[in-house]
Amino acid sequence: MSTKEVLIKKLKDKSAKIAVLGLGYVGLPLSVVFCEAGFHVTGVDPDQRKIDALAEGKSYIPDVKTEAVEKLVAAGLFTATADFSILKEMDAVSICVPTPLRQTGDPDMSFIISAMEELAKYMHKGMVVVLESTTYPGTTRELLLPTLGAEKGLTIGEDWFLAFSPERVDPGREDYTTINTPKVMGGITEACGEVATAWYEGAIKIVHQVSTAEAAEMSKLLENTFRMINIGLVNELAIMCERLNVDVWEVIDAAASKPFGFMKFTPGPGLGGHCIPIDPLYLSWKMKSFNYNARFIELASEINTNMPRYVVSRVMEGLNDRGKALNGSRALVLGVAYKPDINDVRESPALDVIGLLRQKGALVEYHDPYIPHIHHEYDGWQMDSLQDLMKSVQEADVVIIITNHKQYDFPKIIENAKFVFDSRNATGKLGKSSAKVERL
Ligand code: SAJ
Repeated sequence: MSTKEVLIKKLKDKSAKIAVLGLGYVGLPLSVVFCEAGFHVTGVDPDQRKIDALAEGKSYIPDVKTEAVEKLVAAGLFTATADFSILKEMDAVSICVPTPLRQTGDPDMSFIISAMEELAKYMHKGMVVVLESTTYPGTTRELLLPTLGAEKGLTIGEDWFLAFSPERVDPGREDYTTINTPKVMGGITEACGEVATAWYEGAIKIVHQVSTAEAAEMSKLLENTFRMINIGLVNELAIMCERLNVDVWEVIDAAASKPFGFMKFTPGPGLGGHCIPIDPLYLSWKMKSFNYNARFIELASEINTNMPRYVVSRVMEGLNDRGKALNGSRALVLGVAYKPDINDVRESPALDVIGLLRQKGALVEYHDPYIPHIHHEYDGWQMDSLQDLMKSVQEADVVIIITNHKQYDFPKIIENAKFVFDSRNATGKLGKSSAKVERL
């Protein structure tokens, strides 16, 4: 039997030893899914605190129940370590490390590079490696292929196998999780795709195989660029509707009454999160090396990035209409998480809105039931969430709704506030009819 056939057999009978590099919101759920499919999994992460928690059978990822980790650790199916040398015993390795952007807007590949350089030390015949981290098209072939196979003189597609499979984890979502979200898989060679698909099909319900790693890398960027550009479109529509004195929320709801050929997106104070504002910039960055300017992405990103400034300009106008200057006014920001009912503040537009309000001399406070403390990475300021919401609502010159957490009682907030700027249409019809409320 060829190396490929031997490896496929081990993957199909679950005797293959699996490693997952990076035990965050992607890697830990993936580890559990592989374990529950019957594989023995070794989780590898340089963060000893994660390893210690997992060794005690504790989960630190909300989507992964501690009971699940406890059971798998007790059954000896899952072990975690910070020692990368364990990789020499592995047959299959998934790389699930972060791919953030630098402040310059360039991709930060440092996590992939350090994971890859560690793995390269332990590569051996009969291994399959799958990269899951969102990245620019070409990363798998241009970065991982030369680094992982070269040292040992291994031949790709014969001695070892390499593929890309974009993560599709949406933290907090319960209807679609790692096991039932279709997984795209693209190999460096046909044999690579075959081996990697055989592996993942043993654990994930649907694997959608494509012909190359680049097609898989590009499909992920299309998914999230699609969202970013459509959000940019409705954000610009909000600006146009305000000039036309038309209710953008009514317009979008009307368009959404069309049962085909339309997909509803809603305007907001900007784009937050670790995916949507970032992934498309990997594509536009890569295209620069082909002297191609990805205009749609650049324009949508410019519109989305400008939304915090637009929100603050609308607040200034609203205060002015009420005879007040923003400078010296008390501004209460409601909700700073990047989307409702979660505790993630990464890239949240709330941080930009607060920064701009402070620059213009407003006395800013915030309330968010999920986020007790915030700090601005570059400007250095930090704040604690208020405790007594209604008292602050009554004292504020303006209440600015940035994130519409379900638990907010918006009618009561309107009743107690002097002026509300609602960037999410959280106040709905009541807000539309109230002289106290202005909406995006
Ligand atoms: N946003 C808008 N208007 C919209 C939708 C979103 O302003 O119509 C804003 C949100 O407030 C947030 C940002 O965009 O600040 C991103 O929101 P999101 O709903 O896209 O949520 P994310 O960032 O958690 O995106 C993830 C993505 N999942 C993966 O990359 C695996 C995305 O592909 C999912 O479609 C999305 O979750 C989802 O559907 O919840």
